[in-house]
Amino acid sequence: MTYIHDTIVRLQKTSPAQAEFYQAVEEVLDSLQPILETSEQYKRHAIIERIVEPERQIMFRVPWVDDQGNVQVNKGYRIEFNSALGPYKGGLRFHPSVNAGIIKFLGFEQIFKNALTGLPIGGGKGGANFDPKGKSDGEIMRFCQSFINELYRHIGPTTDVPAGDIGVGAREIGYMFGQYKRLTGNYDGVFTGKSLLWGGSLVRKEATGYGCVYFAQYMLEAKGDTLAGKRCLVSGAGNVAIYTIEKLYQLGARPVTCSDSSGTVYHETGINLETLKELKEVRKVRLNEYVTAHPEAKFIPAADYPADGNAVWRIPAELAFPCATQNELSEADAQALVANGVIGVSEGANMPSTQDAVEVFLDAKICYGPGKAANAGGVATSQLEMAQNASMQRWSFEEVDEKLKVIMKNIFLSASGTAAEFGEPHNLVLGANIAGFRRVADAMIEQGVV
Ligand code: NDP
Ligand code: 2IT
Repeated sequence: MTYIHDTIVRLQKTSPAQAEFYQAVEEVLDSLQPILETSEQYKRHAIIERIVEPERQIMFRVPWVDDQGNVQVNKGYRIEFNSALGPYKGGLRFHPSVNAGIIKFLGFEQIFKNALTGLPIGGGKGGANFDPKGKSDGEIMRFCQSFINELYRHIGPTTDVPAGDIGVGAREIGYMFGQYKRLTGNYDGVFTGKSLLWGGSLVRKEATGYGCVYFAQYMLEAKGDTLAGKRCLVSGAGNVAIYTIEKLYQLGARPVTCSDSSGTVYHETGINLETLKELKEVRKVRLNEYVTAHPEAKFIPAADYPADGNAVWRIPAELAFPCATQNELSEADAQALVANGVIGVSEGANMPSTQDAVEVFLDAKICYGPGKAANAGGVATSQLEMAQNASMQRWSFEEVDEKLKVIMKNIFLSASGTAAEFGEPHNLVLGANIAGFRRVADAMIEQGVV
């Protein structure tokens, strides 16, 4: 399709060296072919040209002093991508791999994900190339304060509302909120994922993982199947992976793996959730320590992974939940999963499957829930946190969880209904991209050329 090619060539010139961003754009544009070819108005209003260009990108220096008294400098980002549907909303990622292209791909995905939730939130993302691993609490605090010394002027409860992502959890949100409050004097809902002590919402911590499992449940239900008794592979060992595993147990499934950048744990009788939480939420140590507590489990070091992929996806199972990071599941991994009889994949992470891997899943016609649909429970519950903050209310765990379930169900129905409308009922990539896009594009048209 020439417009896809033309758009990517243009982006390569105007935004050079942003491979993950081109990948995300290409996937969305590919799905949009059926509507772009028939709709004159999207062309006339230059929706594609506008939607791939962020409304604003902020890049800034983040200087801080480490425990040895040395000055360190990181690079901070906030990309305010699209505000057609509401204030910019999306997480902050602190990881050494962060660069403008990674934040841009995440921000781009966020636009359509947030639109799919049906809630009034625009798309944004931010972060820094800061590595939280091995840093003391004091170093984390000083970094967060310096980060906010610049970012505070760009965010606000009705303009841009950050949350967590990789490397950013309740502790970091706490330090950032504290500094924001000190600089502005405002005690307002400018972040989500806050502590329950001071404005956080019940279920936000669990929401991405729980939502990703609810999404798998709805995909299976539509085929007359359930999660009960299913062997599941989960990658990652952070916020999303932990609460994916928790919900899988609650719904009668058996998660047998988890992983971090050091390697994969394979525990045939099922991952011990208590041990995992102790290692990752409390002690914040590497996953190889898991086998000390459970010698019957196997640890596969990352150095022993196959050259063309990730060991976690080579273990036979019926369901797979990629919950670590982008492009963690290769074409060869997807082929191995399908050959081993996988019936469903629900993505907790953002863009974890490469484009070729996605093709393998679609060709095999298994249940495949792309990240922007399957992991939208996190940001949706963030919006529920914003709603509680704005109305000075506090909802119970059950109330928020029920709303989360309804939102995930509606996302599934919207993606699958749209996929069916375009004659490819199993293709939730097509369904999710078109359903999300239409909401944003129609709002942009109604708001004029801005
Ligand atoms: P965490 O920081 O809590 O955990 C990330 C996990 O993924 C860790 O186990 C980490 O291992 C692993 N990981 C991260 N980067 C790499 C890498 N380059 N190679 C191998 N392993 C890696 O983050 P979250 O659980 O919050 O996020 C996981 C994914 O879910 C991300 O893609 C994020 O964008 C997405 N997501 C998160 C949401 C949220 O609400 N938190 C909402 C929607 C999506 P290690 O510690 O060794 O680096
Ligand atoms: O990728 C994501 O959707 C998130 N990291 C959560 C964003 C949010 O604002 O809760």
